[in-house]
Amino acid sequence: MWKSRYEELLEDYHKLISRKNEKTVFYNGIYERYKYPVLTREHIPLFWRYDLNPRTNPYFMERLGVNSVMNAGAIDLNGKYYLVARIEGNDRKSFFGVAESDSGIEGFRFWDYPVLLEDTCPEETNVYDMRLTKHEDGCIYGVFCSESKDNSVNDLSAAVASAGIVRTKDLKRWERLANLVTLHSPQQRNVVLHPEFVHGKYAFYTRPMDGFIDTGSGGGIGFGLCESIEHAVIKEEVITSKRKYHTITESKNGAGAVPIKTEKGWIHLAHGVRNTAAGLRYVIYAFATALDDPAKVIAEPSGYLIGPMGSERIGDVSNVLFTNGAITKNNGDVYIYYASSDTRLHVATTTTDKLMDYVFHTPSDPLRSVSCVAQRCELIKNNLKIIQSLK
Ligand code: M1P
Repeated sequence: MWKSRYEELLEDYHKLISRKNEKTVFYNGIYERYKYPVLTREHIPLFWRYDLNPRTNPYFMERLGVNSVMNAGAIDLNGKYYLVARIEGNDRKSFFGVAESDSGIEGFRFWDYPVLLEDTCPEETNVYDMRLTKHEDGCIYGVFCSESKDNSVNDLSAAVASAGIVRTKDLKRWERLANLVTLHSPQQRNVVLHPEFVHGKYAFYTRPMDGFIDTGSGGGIGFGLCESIEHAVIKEEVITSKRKYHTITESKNGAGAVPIKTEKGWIHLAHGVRNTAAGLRYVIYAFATALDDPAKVIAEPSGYLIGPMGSERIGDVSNVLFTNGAITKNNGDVYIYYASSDTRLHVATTTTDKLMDYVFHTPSDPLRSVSCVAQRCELIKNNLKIIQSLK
């Protein structure tokens, strides 16, 4: 019975890994959605979860369960697609695992071991949400949230978030560098390293926050420069994409994937958060910044690019879509990896041409209902003329 149960589970696992993914009928002209998530907790190898020794595990129990697989950094190397996913154990601690695929839309398989980070921060309790940057200095950097208990207050759940930094060439050997220091922001999450030097310095997108959950006075996605990557210190942060009243970013926003370089500007995929009676709602939005000034927003379409749909709405933290990784191929194909409801990971595909058209030609948010109706009426008026002329 032990052996047959193992073989059954193994067969299910192999079926899952070899399952073909397919585009859904969803259409908006901007990106395609897919039927199956690319990573779920079922993608975790059995030997990460079960003790495969019948003597010590006579009932074939899952000993170290995995709760969810989500927010992944993404990179392509030597023609393969790699995700460094956030894996959350049943114990609530997150860690990173590298999953590899030939196509980017299916067949992601975890390497034998999760990423073992150097234990350089004794106070660090949890790590999550790595962004992977292929930097022009020749290295790959992973920037992630490093979370520790906040002992300065008498509150068991109080925490401090900062940005941890690791460096690698092959996703196998990881060198841990000092955590990012931002002199004017007590907490940091959703930090992304820009792929190029700016004025000869390393450049980071940051997210100034007053507290662990609330961004408080933090005005939006920040940007700052540092002299050194080994001991990165940002003395000054400016705000790029601002939070705005009664928009998808009212409660908070944060940088997502590493910005995509196009001929018209850097295209950013970020998340915006608003509050609702049912709790926070996270969506993915896009904006562009200037090639010669990656902090300067030059286009920001109205509303969201990808919002939770169907079963994506339900999970551990429902009504959440979150991205921290995208892969852009030399031919312009773009793979956006996004997690739904802090539970599983999906892909949406598009191209740099479509993203440019979307970002630069979608109207911006006029911020008031009356102006939004006027904007829509203009579209309707023009379209009705076209429809009339076709008759
Ligand atoms: O639970 C939703 C997301 O919450 C956090 O994002 P933010 O810092 O913008 O609130 C992150 O912890 C992220 O991992 C999580 O998906």
